[in-house]
Amino acid sequence: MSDRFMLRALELATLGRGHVSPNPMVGCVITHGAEGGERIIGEGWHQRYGEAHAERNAILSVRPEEAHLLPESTVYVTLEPCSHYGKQPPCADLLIDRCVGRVVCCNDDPNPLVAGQGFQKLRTAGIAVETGVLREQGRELNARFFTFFEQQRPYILLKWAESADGYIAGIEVRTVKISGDLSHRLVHRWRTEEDAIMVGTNTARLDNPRLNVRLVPGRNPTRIVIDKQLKLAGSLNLFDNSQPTLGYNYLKTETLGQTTYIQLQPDKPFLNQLLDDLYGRRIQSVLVEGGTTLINSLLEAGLWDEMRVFRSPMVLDEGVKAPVVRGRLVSREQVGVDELTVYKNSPGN
Ligand code: AOF
Ligand code: ZN
Repeated sequence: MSDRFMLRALELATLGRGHVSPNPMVGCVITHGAEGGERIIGEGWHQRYGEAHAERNAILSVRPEEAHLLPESTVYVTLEPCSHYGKQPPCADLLIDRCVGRVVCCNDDPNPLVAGQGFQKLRTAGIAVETGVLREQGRELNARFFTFFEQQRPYILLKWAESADGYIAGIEVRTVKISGDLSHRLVHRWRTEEDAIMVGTNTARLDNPRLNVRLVPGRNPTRIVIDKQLKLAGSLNLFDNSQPTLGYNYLKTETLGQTTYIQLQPDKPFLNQLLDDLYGRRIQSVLVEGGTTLINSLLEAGLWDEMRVFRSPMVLDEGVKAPVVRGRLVSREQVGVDELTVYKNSPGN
């Protein structure tokens, strides 16, 4: 079987990036005709959280004069059609109702509300199902969604900028801007793509970041700060009430305006408790923007999935040493004056 239509479905799915979380990105292509002579009669993707799923949009796109072709159609959908009533009715029911011929998928839905029951419904209705087509691409596309359900924690991205000689910050002038304007803009786009951004205590205090999206259009993530002893000043930008902030600490649980303080237990690992709490809040991904203490603790605990490192041409001579990169190199590209390298955490790293 040619992968052409599934590749198209995967491409359509990406159009939902930044708009569908905590739902997965899903694309769907409906074809008619025998293998070799297949022709696309419908296409759709999940466009926005809470709105129609990919399969429904694809069915709706079929021209009325071609609707009679559905019993001889193949539905290529990147994820198992859902079987439950959520914000949307079950896609499996819709496909059964429209009598589609065959369903081909990349992945089973790890959401326990679905988890095989979508396929079960289709098979019971006599619809042939094939899964595992372009499985790796499907998992890669929704790495956040799969990590969330399989590991019961958010997908963790570590991001930093380092000087040509490997420093993440200066000593005298700490907040020296290491990466260039284009990199800065790219980071703002990344912020729109993740559910949350996290920083450690020193970064919150010394850099006073706003951690919102300003340079590109898109949604603001939830802000997360670690402040174990509640030493951070309320006047910091993170506590400006412009968007939600979660403050993890050992002292209190309380909500003040847009800031929610969450108390963790001192006798258990802090980061594990924090990630468990984020899981409970259905936060599927966290972009960690520093500093080195937090990044190194996550690295040591093996609690990371992806690392994005900007290396600027600037030489600092002295400063705070950047974390040591590790993992599997997946890409290297030039972003303005900086070089961006991306690593992923493969088993064993
Ligand atoms: C599909 N097709 O395009 C998507 C699916 O609250 P709801 O109704 O939007 O359901 C969300 C869940 O449905 C989500 O967690 C995931 O399991 C599945 N997403 N399923 O058949 C789609 N986006
Ligand atoms: Zn669905």
